[in-house]
Amino acid sequence: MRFPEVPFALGLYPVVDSVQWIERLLNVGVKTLQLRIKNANSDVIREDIRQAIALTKQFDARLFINDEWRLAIEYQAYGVHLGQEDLLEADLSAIAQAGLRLGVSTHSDEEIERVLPLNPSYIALGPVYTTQTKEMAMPPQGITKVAEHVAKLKTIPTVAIGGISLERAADVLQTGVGSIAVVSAITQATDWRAAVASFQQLIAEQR
Ligand code: TZP
Ligand code: MG
Repeated sequence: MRFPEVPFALGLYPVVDSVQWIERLLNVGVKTLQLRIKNANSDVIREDIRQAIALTKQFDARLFINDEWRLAIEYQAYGVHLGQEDLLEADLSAIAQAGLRLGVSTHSDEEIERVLPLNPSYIALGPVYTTQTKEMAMPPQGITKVAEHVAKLKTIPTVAIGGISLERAADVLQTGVGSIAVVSAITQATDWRAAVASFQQLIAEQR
């Protein structure tokens, strides 16, 4: 079982819950995105995933579908993002065989050890800070711990997530992480376009 590779630096990685957000962000040049829909009925989920994948292909961007790996395969998404529990029920070889990338969530050394044998396309490390967006079973790991993970994982692409604001982004990028995933820093921003531009600039300066 082998998942296709992704670039080490996936750049700014917004995680959003609607096709509208996908479209807005594609239009301002965002190239890595995740569609994470919670609490919608299955017809809505299917249609949103279908549309989001079609749109993202027009922009030559990378879309990861959270949880819904069957639909991601059916509509040929760029990749799938799965949490620890999702990994137990998903058909990983079907995902690999369909040529989709696999991103996985981890929250500790133990979880990283558990996913490494799967050879995922990237490993998400979180939460870096306290987040208001998702209820987390694990405490924030902090910058020092994230830097330690990144160093250990060497060339494996990494994504930092959880409580990353514009003010904190430079510190997070200092860890050497390949990408920063954000929800509220964009979707709750008073000026989301300005927020995206500032994140993009920080990331460009880091390279
Ligand atoms: N997984 C770990 S933290 C998180 C997810 C989906 C939420 C991140 O949201 P925010 O608003 O960027 O803290
Ligand atoms: Mg999940």
